[in-house]
This record gives sequence, structure tokens and C-alpha cells, in this order.
Amino acid sequence: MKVYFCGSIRGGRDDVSLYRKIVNKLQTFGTVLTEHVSDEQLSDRGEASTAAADRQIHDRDVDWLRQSDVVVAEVTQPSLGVGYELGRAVDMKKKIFCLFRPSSGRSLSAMIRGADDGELFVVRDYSEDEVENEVTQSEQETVQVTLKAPR
Ligand code: 6IA
Repeated sequence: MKVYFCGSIRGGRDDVSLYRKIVNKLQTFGTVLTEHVSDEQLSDRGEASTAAADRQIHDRDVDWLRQSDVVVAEVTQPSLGVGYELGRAVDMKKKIFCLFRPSSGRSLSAMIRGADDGELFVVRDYSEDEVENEVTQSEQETVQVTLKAPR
């Protein structure tokens, strides 16, 4: 099972320790193609960005997205990149789980909340202390859905 994990990078790294926990959990279960998203050394600036480097990142990530069986996104910290990935993933008809923390005081974009169709695109509200359970539940559903999904 290949999992594509999305989390904010240039949108801000406030939740990186939470991304780490989610990715650790997902790794007990399959290959996380985008482990670097949860790398605590990676800042919102990181290496100097050039158009060529950004193109490489974009093309490689879209390729990984295509290869993935499921997309899991932590969407509390708003990120253009995560929104873009989710839009592309919808078009690719991927199974998508979005995790959002209402305790952040933020209100999730209507374009994400409103994309929930209860089947391929699922948004789940959770709190930080529930992260283990939430991800476990997501994993179970992921298995079910992936097994049922036409190849
Ligand atoms: O707009 P954002 O940067 O917040 O977008 C974050 C999302 O885009 C993540 O889910 C990643 O999958 C993808 N992404 C954005 N930047 C990168 C990256 N390097 N490497 C891999 N995936 C990325 C950026 C390094 C930079 C800070 C110098």
C-alpha cells in the first residue's frame, strides 16, 4: 500500500510534530511516499528555491500522487500546495482522507469540507490526543476501500 501524505511546508510548519506522529502511524501500515513532509529539519524556507528545483519537486510529487493508493492530508494549517494536491488527487479519483482539528480555531475551507462525499473524499474532525485512534480508523477504512476499489 502506497500512501501519499500531505501537510503544509511553505504554508507554515506549526504542525510538523503532529505530521510526524501521523506519518509514523501510517508507516506501520504501508509505504509513505512523502515522508519528508514530516521532517522536523525541513523549514518553511529550507534550501533556496529556484524555479527549476520547484519544477522538480512538483513533477516528482505529482508522479508519486499518481502512484499512490490513498492520500492522507492534515489540513488544519492552510497550504496552497496541499490544496493543489487534493484537487489533483480528486481528478485522479484517489481515495482521500483529510484530518482537521477544530480546536485550532480555524474554519476549514469550503472547497475541502464541501468536497466530502462520504466515500472517496472524507473529512474527519479530530483532536490532537485522538491522533492515534483517528489514523488507525483511517487505515482500516483505507484497507477496506482499497480492497474494494477497482484496479
Ligand atoms: O504550499 P506548501 O509548501 O505548504 O505545500 C506543501 C505540500 O506540497 C506538501 O504536501 C508536499 O507534498 C508538497 N511540497 C511542497 N514543497 C515540497 C518540497 N520541498 N518537497 C516535497 N514536497 C513538497 C520544499 C522545500 C522548500 C521548503 C525549500
